[in-house]
Amino acid sequence: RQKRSGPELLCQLKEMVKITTLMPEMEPFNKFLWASQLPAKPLTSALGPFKTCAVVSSAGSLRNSGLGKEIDAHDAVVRFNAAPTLGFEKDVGSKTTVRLINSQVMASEDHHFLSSSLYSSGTLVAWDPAPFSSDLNEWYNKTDYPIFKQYQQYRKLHPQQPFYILHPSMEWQLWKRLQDNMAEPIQKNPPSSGLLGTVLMMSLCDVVHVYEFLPSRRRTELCHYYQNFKDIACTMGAYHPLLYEKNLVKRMNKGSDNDIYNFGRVTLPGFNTVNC
Ligand code: NCC
Repeated sequence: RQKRSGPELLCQLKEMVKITTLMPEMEPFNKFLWASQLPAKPLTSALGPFKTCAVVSSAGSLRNSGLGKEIDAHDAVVRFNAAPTLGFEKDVGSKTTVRLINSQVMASEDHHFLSSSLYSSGTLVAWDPAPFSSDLNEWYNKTDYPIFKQYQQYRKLHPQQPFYILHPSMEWQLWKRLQDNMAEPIQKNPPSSGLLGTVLMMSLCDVVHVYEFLPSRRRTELCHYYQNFKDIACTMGAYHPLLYEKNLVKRMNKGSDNDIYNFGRVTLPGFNTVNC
């Protein structure tokens, strides 16, 4: 079969990956008192639209990039998990519009999710590796980490901060696009937060710049810009189908290879600007 072109891939994503967030009236949540803590409106109607958006991967190659000013010049900036800005402003900027977190960050002791100020700016969006069915009942009884327990606690402590939970259909719709566009079978694990955040921003923004998802000349074994831990699997993937994710993003990139090499910068069009 012929490889799909960039524009074809963009149209597939636009049409087949829907950004849905949990809302109080959805089953089985409508049975629980705490469902009133879920936002009444979907994320896509409460946030944006934005002209320009930056997606800041947590890659070690952001260290000494000097990209901070460029990143902050975007109308909205998305960051991931425990990635800090404090002390790293020169390289990653300081604006945080959205922080996308996985359920492991919410639940594991060492991240102090409920008390750390790291999570208190911008809009929080959480996700959990759900069963492939994406059935809400099945997921509710079998989350990877206790996302709902932590959500309720956090909302009690920070009732004013917007906090959404992604519907698990998004992760598997996106996974299917990956598998459908690769010649070999890929592991049945959801895409990384990086790709989820990229597609999320493509539905909120006219133009999306993704930083150091495709590594620049600063490419390094360093896992994160904010830690000295080295593991090439952070860049190449182990649990997440990260190499396939990067292949797909490379095919959709509208920017130049030089932009990748020098700035680790990929340019993707927002879904509202692509005609299918
Ligand atoms: O490492 P993580 O991701 O938080 O990174 C966020 C996103 O940046 C991109 N990335 C990161 C490092 C790197 N060298 N290259 C990259 O391209 C990826 O797109 C990545 O998604 C996650 O996706 O949620 C992940 O979370 C961590 C971990 O749970 C959190 O950092 C909290 O500690 C996972 N690590 C482990 O489970 C050990 C990681 O697999 C995926």
